[in-house]
Amino acid sequence: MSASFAKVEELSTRYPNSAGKVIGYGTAGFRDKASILDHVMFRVGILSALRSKQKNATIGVMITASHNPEDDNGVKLVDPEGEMLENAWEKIATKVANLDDSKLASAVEDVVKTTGIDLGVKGSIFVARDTRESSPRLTQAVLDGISCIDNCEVVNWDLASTPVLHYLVVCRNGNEAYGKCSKAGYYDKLSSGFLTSIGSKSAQGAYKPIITVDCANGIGAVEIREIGNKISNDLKLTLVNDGKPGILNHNCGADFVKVQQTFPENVTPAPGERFASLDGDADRLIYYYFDSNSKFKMLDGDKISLLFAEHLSELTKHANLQLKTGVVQTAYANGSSTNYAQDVLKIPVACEPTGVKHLHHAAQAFDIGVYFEANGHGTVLFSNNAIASVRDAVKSGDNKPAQELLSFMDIINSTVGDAISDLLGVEAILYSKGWSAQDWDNMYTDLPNRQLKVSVEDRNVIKTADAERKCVSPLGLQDKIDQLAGKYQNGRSFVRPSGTEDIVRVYAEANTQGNADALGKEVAAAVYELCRGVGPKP
Ligand code: 16G
Ligand code: ZN
Repeated sequence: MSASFAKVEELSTRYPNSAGKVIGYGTAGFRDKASILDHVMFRVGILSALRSKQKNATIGVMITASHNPEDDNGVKLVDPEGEMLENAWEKIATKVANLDDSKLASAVEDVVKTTGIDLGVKGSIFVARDTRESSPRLTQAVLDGISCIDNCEVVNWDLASTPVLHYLVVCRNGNEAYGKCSKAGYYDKLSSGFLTSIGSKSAQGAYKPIITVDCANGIGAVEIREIGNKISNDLKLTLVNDGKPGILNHNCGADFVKVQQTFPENVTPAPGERFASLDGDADRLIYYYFDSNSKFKMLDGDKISLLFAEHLSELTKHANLQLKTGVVQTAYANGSSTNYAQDVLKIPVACEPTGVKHLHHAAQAFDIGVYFEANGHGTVLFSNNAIASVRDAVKSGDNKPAQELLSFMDIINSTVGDAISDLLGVEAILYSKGWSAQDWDNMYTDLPNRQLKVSVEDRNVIKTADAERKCVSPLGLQDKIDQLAGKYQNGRSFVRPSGTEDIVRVYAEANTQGNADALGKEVAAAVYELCRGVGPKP
C-alpha cells in the first residue's frame, strides 16, 4: 500500500460497510435508507477528490434524496460542466461503494492507476446538502472521505438545492459569463432576469401576479424566499410547507402532487388561483389549479415544456433569428403534448430514455433545446450559436423580441432542472401573455393516463428499446401490449424496470380515464404473468 492511501485505511474504520446489501449508483446517484449510507458517503468523498484531480476542475457532491421520504438520503456527483457523472465513473462508484472494508484502500489505489490520475494536481470539491436530519452527519462522512486525499480544497456550501450546487460548479469552472460563483449570484441572476423580462409593464389580462408555492418542506423554501424578497413588488409568492414542523415530502411536494393528482397539504384551493409545488431538493416543478368547476387540474413538465417551446420559438421568429428550437421528452410525455408540438407548433420532438442525462444530451442538438420529464424536471439549453446570435441582435439595435429572449435566458438555469428558475420562467411568460392557468392549460388537452407498479422476481428481465417505448424481452410481452393497446381509442402503453425502486413501471393512456385504467391493469397483469410476478396479482 502506497503511503498516499494510508489515511483511507485509517479513517475507513469510522465508516464500516455494514449495509448488508449492494447499493448501486443509478440515475439518481446512490439512494437508500440514510441509516446505511455512511460508508457510501465516505467513499463518495474519496472518489469526488479523485475525479476532481482527474478532470483538473471542481466537482460537486450533492447530499439529498430529492422527493423520497425524510428517512432516505442519497448522494450525486456533479461533473465539471454541471452534467451528471460520466457512465464509466458510475461503475467505479458502484464498485468502490460496495467493497469489503479491507479492500477499500487498494481499490482506491487501483482507480488512481487505471484512470491515470495525477495526485499532484490540486483537487477542488463543492459539497452541499438538503434539509434532511441525516444530511449533516452524512456531509461529515463525505468531508472525511475527501480529507483522505492530499492536496484538495473543499468548499462546504452547507444548505443548498441541487440546482444551486450545479450552478455553483459551472460558475467556478470558468464559465464566468454564466454568473457569479455564490448563492447571492444565483439569486441575483434569476431575479434580475425575471424583472428585466417583465419590464416596466404592469400585469395584464387574466394574469394575476400572485402564486402559492408548496416547498415540500425542503431546501427550496430557503432558496425561493431569497428570490421572492427581490421580486415581491412584481410577483407575490405565498410559501406553504416551507419547513419544520412540516415533514419533508410528506403529503406535499411535486412528486406527491404529480402521482396523487391532488392538492398538497396546507393549500386551500380556490378557482382562478395558481399553485406550484417544488420537490425536496427543488429540481422539479409541477403547477396546478382549480378550474371553474372546482376540479383539480395539473400542469406538469409537458405543459411547462410546451409553454417554453412555443414562447421561445415565437420570440426567435419575431427577432428574425434563424435558430432551431426542439423539444426533448420521454415515453411518459402525454401523447397530446407530442402531437401539439409536432402538428400545431411544428417543432421537432425527440424521445429519450428516462433520466436527465439522456434528455440533456439530446437537447444539445438544438439551438434552443427544451427538455422536460413529465414529472416536472427540466430546463432549456441555449447553444453558443444561439447565445451569440441573440446578443448580436440586441446590440445591433431596436430588437425587442431579442431583448426578451436575452432576459429569459438569464432566468433559466441551464445547468440542470431547476424548479425555481422554471417557475420564474413560467411566470414571466404568463405575465407577458396575460394568461391565467386555465388559458395556459387550454394549449392542449391531456389524454387520460394511469401509472402502475408491478413487483416481479427480477425486474431486469425486462429489456427495452426505442427510448423505452418497446419491450424486447421477455419475448411475447410487447405483442401482448400491442394487442391490449389496440383495443382502446388512442391506446398507448409501455413498461420499463424502475431505476430507483425494485419494481416494474407500467404506463397507459387512452381516450377516457376508464380506458386508461383498464389498459394499465391489463398490461400490469401481463407483466405479472410473463415476468414472474410476486405478491398480489394486479
Ligand atoms: C431519477 C432521475 C429522474 C427520473 C427518475 C425515474 C435524474 C437526475 N433523476 O430520479 O430524471 O425521472 O429517476 O425514476 O436523472 P424511476 O426509474 O424509478 O422511474
Ligand atoms: Zn429532485
